[in-house]
Amino acid sequence: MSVNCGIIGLPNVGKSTIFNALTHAGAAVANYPFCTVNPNVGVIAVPDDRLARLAELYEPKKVTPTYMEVVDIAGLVKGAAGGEGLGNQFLSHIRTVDALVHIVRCFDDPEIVHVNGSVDPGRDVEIVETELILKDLDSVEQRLLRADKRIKTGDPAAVREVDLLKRLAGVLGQGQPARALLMSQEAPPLDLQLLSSKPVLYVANLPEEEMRKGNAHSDSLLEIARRQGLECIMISGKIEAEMAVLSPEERKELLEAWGLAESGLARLSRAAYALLGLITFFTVGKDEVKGWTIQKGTAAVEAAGKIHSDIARGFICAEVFKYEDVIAQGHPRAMKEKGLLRLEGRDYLIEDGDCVYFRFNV
Ligand SMILES: Nc1nc2c(ncn2[C@@H]2O[C@H](COP(=O)(O)OP(=O)(O)O)[C@@H](O)[C@H]2O)c(=O)[nH]1
Ligand SMILES: [Mg+2]
Repeated sequence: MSVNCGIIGLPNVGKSTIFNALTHAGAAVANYPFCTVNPNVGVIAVPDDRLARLAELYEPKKVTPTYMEVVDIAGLVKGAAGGEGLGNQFLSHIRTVDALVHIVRCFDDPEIVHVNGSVDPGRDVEIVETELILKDLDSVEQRLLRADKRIKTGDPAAVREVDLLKRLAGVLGQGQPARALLMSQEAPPLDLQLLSSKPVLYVANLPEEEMRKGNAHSDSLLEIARRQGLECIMISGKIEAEMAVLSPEERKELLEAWGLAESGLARLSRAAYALLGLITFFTVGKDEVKGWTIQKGTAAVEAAGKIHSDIARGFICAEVFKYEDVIAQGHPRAMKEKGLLRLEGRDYLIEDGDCVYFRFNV
């Protein structure tokens, strides 16, 4: 499974800078709104120290990380829902992503134009959210018209649909995102793909020297995130951009020089995994050590199917041990000898950090 995150935010907040740093994909970085006309898609390896540790133990021919897709979506301006800027094109790109990474400018720099004249995270977040909400309101109202017609033909499902749509319209009409209502629904939500129902991760783009402690702008962003029960991480686009062109050793030195434990990418991908309820399991051996992304709560047989449908079809059992155990023991052989290797059936729920070998027969 490939996770897909869309980077959103006002123009000139550092979206392409951070996207570039994350992907080296060469999206244009320029002091010009709408520079990113087409969404740029980058595929990035999800940083996971555990892979390197496992590779030390197994000395495999190949180490394969798990990947995440990142889309740099062109800047959104006030009125986008009504077609301003790149309006509708922009909004339709958001529709296809699993999660939104909302980058908010927390750096003052007179050289870099701010579309609204000043740095103000509260207002900036609200402009972006409002456009998503307005677009959703539009979708919900159109859907309501169609569902109303179906009620007249006596379709019982349409009654429930109209009820939910009306409640959604109420929430959106008050300027609230659809997220809150849909998350509390017991019934599976209608396939509306509402923009304001996507999980959001806020990113404060800070000046290098304020990256660790934050500043007044990031404080207000943190408060906004807290009120909505959402996560906010602090990043310096500039540091990330500098790091992107360095060797792994130099990168480590630079991080240490800034007093940072790990890169923004590592923190961002971890936060995105948590947001989407994703975990990583490993397949290990002399040929390959590989990370796999699954939804938390995935059964062994389904996880096997991610590797190959034959493995799921002929599933016998899963041999499972914990990453921590094999690292602590320092040798894969110890897993069996010390009883740390368990045999699990098809319904076993895979846990983050499980090292799994699937036995199958087709
Ligand atoms: N001072 C400063 N400038 C930045 C930072 N991040 C990005 N920029 C600059 O802001 C301008 C717009 O950045 P860009 O990433 O293209 O913004 P986007 O429109 O959100 O994609 C570029 O000139 C960047 O070099 C930052 O953290 N500090
Ligand atoms: Mg851009």
